[in-house]
Amino acid sequence: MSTVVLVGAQWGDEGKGKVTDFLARKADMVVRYQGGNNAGHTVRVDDKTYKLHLIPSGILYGDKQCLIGNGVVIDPDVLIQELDNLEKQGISTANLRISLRAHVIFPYHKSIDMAEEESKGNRKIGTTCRGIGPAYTDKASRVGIRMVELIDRDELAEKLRDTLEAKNKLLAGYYGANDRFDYQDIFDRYSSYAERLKKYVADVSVLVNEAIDGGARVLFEGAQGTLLDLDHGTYPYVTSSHPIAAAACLGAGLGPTKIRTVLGVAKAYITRVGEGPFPTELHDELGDLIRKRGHEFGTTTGRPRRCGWYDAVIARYAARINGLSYLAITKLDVLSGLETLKICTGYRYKGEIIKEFPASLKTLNECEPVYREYPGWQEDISAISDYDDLPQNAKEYLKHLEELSGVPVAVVGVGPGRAQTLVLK
Ligand code: 2SA
Ligand code: GDP
Ligand code: MG
Repeated sequence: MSTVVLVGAQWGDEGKGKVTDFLARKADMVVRYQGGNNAGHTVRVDDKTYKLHLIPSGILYGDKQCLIGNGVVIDPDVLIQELDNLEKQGISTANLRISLRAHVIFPYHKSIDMAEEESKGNRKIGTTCRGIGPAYTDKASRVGIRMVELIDRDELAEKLRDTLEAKNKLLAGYYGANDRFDYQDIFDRYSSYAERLKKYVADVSVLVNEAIDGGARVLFEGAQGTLLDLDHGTYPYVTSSHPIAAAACLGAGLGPTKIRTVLGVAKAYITRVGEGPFPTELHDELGDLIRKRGHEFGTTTGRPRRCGWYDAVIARYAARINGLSYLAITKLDVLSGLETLKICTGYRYKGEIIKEFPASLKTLNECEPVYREYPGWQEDISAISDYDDLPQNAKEYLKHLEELSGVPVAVVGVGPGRAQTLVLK
């Protein structure tokens, strides 16, 4: 059985798209299982850069089965744009399948997302305003509309009529919105989306399980990161899905006995986009330098990402929550040229060292990171293709990072390209 779940071990944007693309060459099937088009996965192939939001990064190979599981929320407008873009670039989307059970994002979800953020003022979450939270809220409230209903005109008509009335009341009454959503307009638009998408809709759980039972190599591609998980992240500064390994089972419809390996992806430093606590954040010129060198801007929204030192407390937490088998460390090249590097080994809270990542944001906000320092390296490492050729200080840095994280490092990224990937294990 060869099944790998790939998850973000930090706050997202660890380079999951690139690592998925790299591993997908040896996979038969790639599956997205949570999140929506809040995700932005960048993949560089030769001189072309692809930004994927909903479609699994394996699509670029053309011969991989690519599945979008029930745990994903789908904005059909964005999905169709993504399909069109790929097809325009000569990439076949014939192998894409979308779960019948995946929930659909409607325009009112986006309006509620924006209105909710506005109403929070300086307590806003810093969402991507793509309607993700409100779509998952509707799913949990049992008023969501799934792909299986989208492609059935009668079902769509009935469900949309009920829901839209309630949403217009909510937007006008609670949020004071002036505009109403027109039923016929949305019904017509979504009916045409359904026509375009229905050939892709399938029972994804059946496809995944049949593939695994038949010996196929299946890669599950997580979106966002562990610290953005609804249960295990820095709540409420989290997303509304579960970007952790356990969610692969729930979001694609398979049992935990079918997962073999869990690969956590982490940067050699750490970033966060959106609001919320961030113990090792660099508020100085060094943070700006890393942002500039690492091109740390949101793939979906273009927002600047906050940058900081590698946090081994978070790495150990991610190892526990996800049961990580290995780590893939990306963007090591971005740290080249720095005199001294730091890794956070623990947090000091009220004079004591705490080892476990705290649940309370009040506590987390008062935590002071404890650092160990390491000498940097000056060489450009982006053309290195063998781990042994890395500068000694880079190897030392990785060795300490591995020890402090408690997880073996299997892959190291030294650039955004496919070839800029070192395989250690
Ligand atoms: P949401 O929109 O409800 O999921 O936002 C809730 C929080 O989750 C964060 N979030 C993300 N963090 C990192 N990367 C994400 N994807 C894009 C990217 C983000 C972008 O690849 O760069 O372009 O801005 C992502 N998606 C959601 C979000 O910032 C909130 O903190
Ligand atoms: P994801 O959401 O985890 O897929 O990550 P994003 O695509 O949002 O952001 C990661 C960015 O880093 C992308 O622009 C990638 O092309 C880039 N990237 C990935 N790995 C590396 C690496 O090892 N070095 C460098 N310099 N860039 C990388
Ligand atoms: Mg991203």
